[in-house]
Amino acid sequence: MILFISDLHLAPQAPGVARLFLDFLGGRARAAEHLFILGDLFEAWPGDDCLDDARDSFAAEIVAALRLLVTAGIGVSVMHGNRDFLLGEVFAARSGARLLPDPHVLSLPTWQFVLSHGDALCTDDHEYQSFRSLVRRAEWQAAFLARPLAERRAVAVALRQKSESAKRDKAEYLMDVNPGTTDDFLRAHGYASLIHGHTHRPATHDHLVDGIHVERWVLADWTETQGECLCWNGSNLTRERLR
Ligand code: LP5
Ligand code: MN
Repeated sequence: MILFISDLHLAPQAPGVARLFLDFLGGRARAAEHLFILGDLFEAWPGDDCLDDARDSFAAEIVAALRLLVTAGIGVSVMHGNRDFLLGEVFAARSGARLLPDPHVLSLPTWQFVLSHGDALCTDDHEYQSFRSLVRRAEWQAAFLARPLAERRAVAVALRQKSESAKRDKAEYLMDVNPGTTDDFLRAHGYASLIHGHTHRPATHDHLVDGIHVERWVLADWTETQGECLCWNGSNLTRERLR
């Protein structure tokens, strides 16, 4: 069985969701072969050196719990989200998780999936897409990571506030996937079933692309009291509520 989750936005300020996730790693996830985390595991990731921050052990505790799952024989793959696109090789080495490119094609014996965080499909949000192309550049990231951790944490807090206020003024359609971009994406990936998060609009959509029926599964974000995983049992995908 394969499990998919995304958009947990883990942070020390949200202990309920961290508890749900730790319970999930120690419980439900143990029955899986593989866990795919499709972005925004963390509320904000300022760089892998936060794992050695003596004043804040939150990230290190989460990474240690992922490592225990991997040690128990469950594969873990993590994709970058727009909040944690700076997760790097130190995170991967310490957690035992594999960092996945976005998109990632998952070919299983009985089905073909394409996995993505989902933000790249929100092409109507021009402001966000230009911000995204800036911060995903390797040179920009190297320069940013060279700044002191405290400064990067402060930038992350400021950007989170800016993002929340920017979203209040954005039309709803800007914060969802663009239909044409999504059809092109599905076409380019051989009409595989798409699983993504980011939009916080959990639903299962039916697309008709070139006369072919394609499913798009949107994962739910987690809250202080409830999480969700998608479970593939070899023939069906089902949503499972986690409390
Ligand atoms: O995340 P969410 O759901 O609130 O909204 C996203 C888009 N916002 C973002 C920004 C993140 O929330 C903030 C990430 C902080 C953690 C990063 C770690 C530290 C590195 C920081 C390096 C810069 O992704 C939001 C979308 C929404 O999804 C729906 O799709 O609308 O987009 C925005 O809010 C972007 C604004 O519209 C434009 C922001 C311009 C900011 C310009 C600053 C330039 C960078 C300078 C950095 C020093
Ligand atoms: Mn996101």
